[in-house]
Amino acid sequence: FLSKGNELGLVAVGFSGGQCKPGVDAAPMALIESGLVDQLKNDLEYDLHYDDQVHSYSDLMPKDDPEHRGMKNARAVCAVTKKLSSQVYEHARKGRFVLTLGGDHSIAIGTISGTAKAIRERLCRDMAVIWVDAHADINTPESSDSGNIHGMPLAFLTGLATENEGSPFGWVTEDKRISPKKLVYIGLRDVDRGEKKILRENGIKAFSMHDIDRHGIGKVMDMALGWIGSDTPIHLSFDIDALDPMWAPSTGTAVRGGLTLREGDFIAECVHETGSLVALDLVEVNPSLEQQGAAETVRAGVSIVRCALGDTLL
Ligand code: 4U7
Ligand code: MN
Ligand code: MN
Ligand code: MN
Repeated sequence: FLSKGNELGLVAVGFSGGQCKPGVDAAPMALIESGLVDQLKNDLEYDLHYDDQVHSYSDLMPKDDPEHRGMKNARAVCAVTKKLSSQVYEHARKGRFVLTLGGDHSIAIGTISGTAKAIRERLCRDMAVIWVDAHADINTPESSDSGNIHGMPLAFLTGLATENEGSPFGWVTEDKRISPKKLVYIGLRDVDRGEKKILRENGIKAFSMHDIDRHGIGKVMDMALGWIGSDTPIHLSFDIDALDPMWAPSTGTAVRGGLTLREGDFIAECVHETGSLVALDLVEVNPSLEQQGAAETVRAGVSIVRCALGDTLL
């Protein structure tokens, strides 16, 4: 009922302005060069619509980008996510599955706002988001200690942080947001104090590494998908740092004690099996941070994408 045929919109967003480490901008090319696009076309038989707009993003960069409510690069992040939102919206509106390769996680402000609006218009439905991450990424500008916007996308997307028209994120209006009740986390293990308060006060569903240890990933997926309910369109936003650094060392904010590669793939497989997946983001792969680990991290990313797009073991 969701996507028509095997149409896939691919958006490459080599953007790093949501955090301070260079290199995450090189991830889309690294993923594509390691065979991702060929595999999607040839093995999984997708009909690809590829937006190669990497250049137009750099044209969008403001010269002057002073701190705004403590946020770093707010105008740059605004410019990129606003443009990305309309690209993703155009794909989703046509019934295409949307795959976005980041970039840091601030780009989710663009991707999720785009799909949420398109799904509302096309299917008259509120979309759910599964956020697979070591971090909760729901700091408001005021609760954030770092000022890095990749730790804030969900605050803007749920409306817990808002801005007036004319301010950088004033364009993220209600028609582009999701309900905090339709957000589910998997893999959390490094959540800031202010974020814990936000999760508690808004009744946001979260499965931490503790829950995965206790119940196993199979039961956790049943519970996560049960919370969302069947026949609800799902946007999966996958931060590679959800995986343990043993499998994905080349990422900007690595935290030990994470998912195995198989657990990550399993999450992606389960979400694919629902038949309700409308979009996937793969973010925070930074090939420049580790010598040895870079290729391994890219390979892990490719594997997650393949699983989410319907690659099966047998
Ligand atoms: B990522 C952090 F303080 N919470 O806000 C912050 F721990 O997209 C980290 O998940 C954010 O990689 C990590 O800066 C953002 C920090
Ligand atoms: Mn993270
Ligand atoms: Mn993240
Ligand atoms: Mn990170």
